[in-house]
Amino acid sequence: MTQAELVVVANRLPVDRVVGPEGELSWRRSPGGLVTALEPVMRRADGAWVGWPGQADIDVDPFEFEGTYLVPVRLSAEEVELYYEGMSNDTFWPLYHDVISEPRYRRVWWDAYVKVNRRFAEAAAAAAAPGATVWVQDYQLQLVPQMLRERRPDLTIGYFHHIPFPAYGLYSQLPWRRQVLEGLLGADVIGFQRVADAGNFARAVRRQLRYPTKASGITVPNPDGTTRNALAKAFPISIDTASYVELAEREDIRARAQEIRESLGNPKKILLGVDRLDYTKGIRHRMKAFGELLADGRVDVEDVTLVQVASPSRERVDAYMQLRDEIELTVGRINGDHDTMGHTAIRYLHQAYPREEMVALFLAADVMLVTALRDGMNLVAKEYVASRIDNRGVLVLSEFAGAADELPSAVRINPHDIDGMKDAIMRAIEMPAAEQGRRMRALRKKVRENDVATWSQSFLRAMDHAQTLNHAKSVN
Ligand code: GDG
Repeated sequence: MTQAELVVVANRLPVDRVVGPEGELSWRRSPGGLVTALEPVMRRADGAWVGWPGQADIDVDPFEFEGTYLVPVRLSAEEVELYYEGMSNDTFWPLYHDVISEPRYRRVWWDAYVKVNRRFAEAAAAAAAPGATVWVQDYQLQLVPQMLRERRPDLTIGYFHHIPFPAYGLYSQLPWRRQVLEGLLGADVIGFQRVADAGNFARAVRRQLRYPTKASGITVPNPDGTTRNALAKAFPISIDTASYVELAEREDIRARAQEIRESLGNPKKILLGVDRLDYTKGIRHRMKAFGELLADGRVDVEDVTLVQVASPSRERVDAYMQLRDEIELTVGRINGDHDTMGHTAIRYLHQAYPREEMVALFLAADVMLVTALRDGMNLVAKEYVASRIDNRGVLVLSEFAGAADELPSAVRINPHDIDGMKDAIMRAIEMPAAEQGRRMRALRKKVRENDVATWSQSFLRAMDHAQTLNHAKSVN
């Protein structure tokens, strides 16, 4: 078995299994942002990636893929249901997004979560070379850092939390609140999207475990009575900015943007929303605001169209099925009330598109609506900005998305305040070109300066630093 100096552990492997026309199996790199972020780092480090191959009940041996050693973790259909759909997506997801939907606390889900986390920890322990660095990703694997440390105290362990960490008053609902904090504190570096998330985590640690915290440092007791320092701090994630610029410069994609405008009947303004169909994204609030603007006569369906891409997501979880019904009812009502033969109010697309089409949509959109009720970061906001090489277009951005901390030049909104959101949308629609340019240039500067490579480098540097400190301690 190959052992690597850098091991990434994530719920999913960075590849999708594809079955060819003759039934032959192969693997294709999945399009996700994390994959893009880590690919160059993994290649350089001869890294390994531990994760689920995305299909239940299949046994796959470890294999090499484009310079990375992939270690598949097997999940049964029942484990997918209990650990992934249940505990991860119906307990942690709603709880960590401020209980927008009611989290369900089920002991059988928790038991499966512990068991599956142990399996990931074991696979990571086997894949890591002596003294290696292991980087665990996200809320599906919160117990892995501690489980890994117990098995392999020689490792340097990092954990990055892609979603929000809630305020203590909400977090404390979790029946397993101590176990999760202890699980996370197995890491040397615990990364969050926002400063506020790191603060919420440190407060939960103080309240629940009574460990002392100072600035970003947390003093964690070791089993032998000594202590060690864990770092809990914000590392805001970003995108591969250059690749969006490259797509936005392509002639065929620019032509496609023009074609999209034409196919919508050349409205004066196009508003755009791009989200996984998820209750955290504020899609209903956005539609309510737009529907009222039409009903109030502040916008005319001949002049303004909202394009909403809602990519299919977690379709087996009840809350998502219900949300889909509600959204589709709302779209039907608004369109029924306002559409004309030649113009539609909302062009709703429950589909996933290639990245090229996404960028064409970004280029076609005069106003990008990011109205999340809660969001760790929201990469779509950054992708829109990166694509606007013409320095035009307006980003309307919820203050409840992590991206709001870095993008103050967006038009900021509170999506719960429907009147405020309506005014903000009008302001965006009517914004003079000069102001658009001023704001967009400031936004673009941010995503150029902090791209995903900067993000992964600064996290890896923090882990390097932790390793040096630990080493100095064990030598003394
Ligand atoms: C989680 C956190 C955090 C969407 N539909 C299509 C498509 N997408 C792409 C977007 C973007 C990504 O998926 C979604 O990322 P977001 O950040 O917007 O949201 P989550 O999926 O909820 O991600 C979030 C993120 O992790 C990273 O840490 O920012 O807060 O919730 O890249 O463009 N891409 C394509 N077709 C689609 O139909 N190609």
